[in-house]
Formats: sequence, structure tokens, C-alpha cells
Amino acid sequence: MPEEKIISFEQPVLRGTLQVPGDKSISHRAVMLGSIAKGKTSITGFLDGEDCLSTISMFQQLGVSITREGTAVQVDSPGIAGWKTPAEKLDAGNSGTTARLMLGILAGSSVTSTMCGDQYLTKRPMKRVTAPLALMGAAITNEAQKDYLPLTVQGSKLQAIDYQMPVASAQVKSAVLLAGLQAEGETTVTETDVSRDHTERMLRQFGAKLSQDGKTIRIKGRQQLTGTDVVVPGDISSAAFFMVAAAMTADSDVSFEKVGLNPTRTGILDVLEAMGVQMELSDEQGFDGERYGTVRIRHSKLKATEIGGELIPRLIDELPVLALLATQAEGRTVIKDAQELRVKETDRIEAVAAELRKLGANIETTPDGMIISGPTQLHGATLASYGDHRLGMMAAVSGLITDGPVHIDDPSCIAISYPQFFEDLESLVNV
Ligand code: SPQ
Repeated sequence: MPEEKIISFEQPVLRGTLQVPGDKSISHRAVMLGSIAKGKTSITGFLDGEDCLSTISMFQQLGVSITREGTAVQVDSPGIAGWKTPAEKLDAGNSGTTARLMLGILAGSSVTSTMCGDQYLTKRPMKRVTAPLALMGAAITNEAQKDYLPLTVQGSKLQAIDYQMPVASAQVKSAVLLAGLQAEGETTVTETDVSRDHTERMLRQFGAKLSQDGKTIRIKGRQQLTGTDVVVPGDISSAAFFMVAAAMTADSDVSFEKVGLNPTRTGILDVLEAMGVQMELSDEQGFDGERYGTVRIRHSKLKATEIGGELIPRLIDELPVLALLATQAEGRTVIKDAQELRVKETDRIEAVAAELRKLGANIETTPDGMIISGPTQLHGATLASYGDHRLGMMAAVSGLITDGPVHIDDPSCIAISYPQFFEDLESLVNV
């Protein structure tokens, strides 16, 4: 990909149907559980983004046979007990999900390994995961005794814990549950607000027994997983960029097929509806596992809204592009309770505000969110991606409504979650 991408369309209109690539969170988990399980797992619709490829190469280093042809992945594993000690460091690249879930998995394995990450991931906090794992007896160390990557995990015997989560985070919840799967006794995790539940759903699919009581999940240790077939739906967090694009670009009408509709991920649809976006849902399927269907979005007159509380974990990754949408809405949109945005690939509160201001947006930051007043005519500018795929895609979509071209600095990070993003954008505009 070039070092700069220019978005410049003459009166763009987005029309047609789109099948976005596979869900990133589900793709990671399919490879992880397929590798913990003994036997064969077949994955279709896998996301071939850089983050998920980091997960595949980690397990290959641990001795799991994984082959991939495009979006079809075959896993053949000796099971977690048969993994071998890797010769090299395990590199999580840019992927927080890979790093945090793998810490939980490796803690109860029988191998010793060191995990590293790129310049952005090594600045993201790992204590939220290493603290509960230490309570379970995990041996995780860092030469500098800090809670950041690189971290060395010496697989050991774990004890179950009852854990009250301090933050709403699917990564922390998943790390504790996956460690609990190898531990002695029954582990319980209680959430503050419900976060994405792909790990729980997929553990059941691989034969594990879990029970749930409100915000508390219980898992008994020492359960064996059995390889299975996994179908990955389209990623609603990727579709979100084009949903927002269609909602704010005159005359647009786009249908998203086979897009994931897991209720712990559909906060974006609730917000679009609250902002007055014309939306239709159809062909809903897959109710027992991961739900998916078709979502049609049409250009609409937008009104401001408030986004906070329990909604936040259901749309955390969509907040950058929703902030862009809010610049086109009548009134004052308030995003609150979203302090987690500050510890993503970059500080997504400051970065979003800085870039939208360059376009002329009226936006202020708060410790836990943003306040955006609109509607505002946005102007062309050069925007930075901060090496953050969600910032890069927000910048690209902004170019559909600016009165001049938008230049994106360092757009290559978009391949982390959406390698064919620009092809899909071209395919929808002015067809
Ligand atoms: O994997 P990574 O880098 O953490 O990815 C992000 C993203 O924007 O793609 C966050 F930066 O998504 C997280 C998400 O924010 C993926 C995820 C998961 O698959 O479990 C859960 C969320 O993170 P958290 O910290 O709330 O658990």
C-alpha cells in the first residue's frame, strides 16, 4: 500500500450490496480453540487480516498444523497438552486480542514462551490480564518487572478463582475463562457491563460446559475441547464504516449481507436508529451460535444522541466512526463512559478529536469521551492514522463528505482488520 492515500470523489453516492470480511474477534477465537482442542477444526469465512495471521503463526510455532487458503483455514492440533516449546519469541504484532487471550491460554499450558508485540501493542496495559492470572498461580514475568510486553509465560498448574472484573473487557473475561479451562476447580467471572461473548459461545461449540447467571459466567476446569467446524460471519465493526458512510452520504442505499448480529456487538445499530437512520434487518439466521443477517442502511437526516453506560462495550470499536457521523447530526452528541478508548491501539479519544478538528469539526474531549456539535460542513485535510486501523478507516470515510480531498498518512494499518477496504469502498461508490 502507498504511504499516502487520497480520497476524492465528485458527489459520491454509495449503492449496492456488500459482504464485509470475517469477524476479527471470532476468527481469532476459532484458531485459538481449534488449537487447544485435540483433532481437526475447519474454519470458513476467516479474516485474513494481519491481526488474525499473527494468531495463526503463534500456534504454528507451538506445533499446531494450520493451513490457510484465502478465508478457509484447517487446524489439526495434538491438543494443548501436546504443544511444543517455541524456538523463537511469539509475536502478537499489533493485536491486543492475540496478546491478552494468549496470556490466559499459555498460563495453563505446559510450555514456556516469550510474547512480544509491535511499537503500539507494547504500550498497551497487560496488568488487567496478568493480575487475575497471577491470582490463579500463573508464572508471568518481564525482565523489567513491568506489566507490558514482552512477557515470559511459564506454563503451570492453575487454581480456579472467583473474579470480579474491574473493567468491561471481553479480552480480560476471555483470558480468565481460557485459563479457567485448564485450572483445578470452577472459575467464575463477573462482568461490570456485558462485553462481547464470542468466547463463551465458541467454547460451547467446542464441547465445553459453561453456565451463566446474569453477569456471572462459570467454567469448570480440565475440560477437553473437541475440534469442530466454525463459520465466521461478516464483521459488524468493519461494516460500521460503510454503514456510517451510507447514512451520511446523500442518496446512498447499501445492504450488508451475512453481517454478524450478535447482540453484544450491535450497539452501533441501536445508535444509528436513535440518530434517525433508516434501517432494515432481514434474513436473520444462526440463532444458536453466532447470529447474522442482512442490514440495509439508507441516507437519512441525522439527529444527535447520547452514547454511554451499557451501550459502550457493545460498540467500543465503532466510536471513532460514530464521532464522525455525529459531526453531521443536528445537535450535541455526547459520548461518555468510554475511557477504555484511551488504551486502544492509540488514545482514540484524543486522536479522533485531533483529526476531526483538522476537517473543521466542532468537537471537545472529556476524560471519558467526546462532545460533538453539528451539523458541520467538513473540509479536506491531511489526516494521520496513528498506525490505528480504525482511525485510518474513519479518515477514509470522512473523505466522502468533505468539500476537498482527504489525504491519509500511513494507511497500511487498515490491513490489520480490513485488507480489501479500499476495493470495497470503490465498489460501492457511484455504481
Ligand atoms: O485486538 P485489539 O487490538 O485490542 O482490537 C480492538 C480493535 O479495534 O479491533 C481494540 F483495539 O478490538 C477489541 C475490542 O476493543 C477486540 C476485542 C476482542 O476480540 O475480545 C475486545 C475489545 O477489547 P476489550 O479491551 O474491550 O476487551
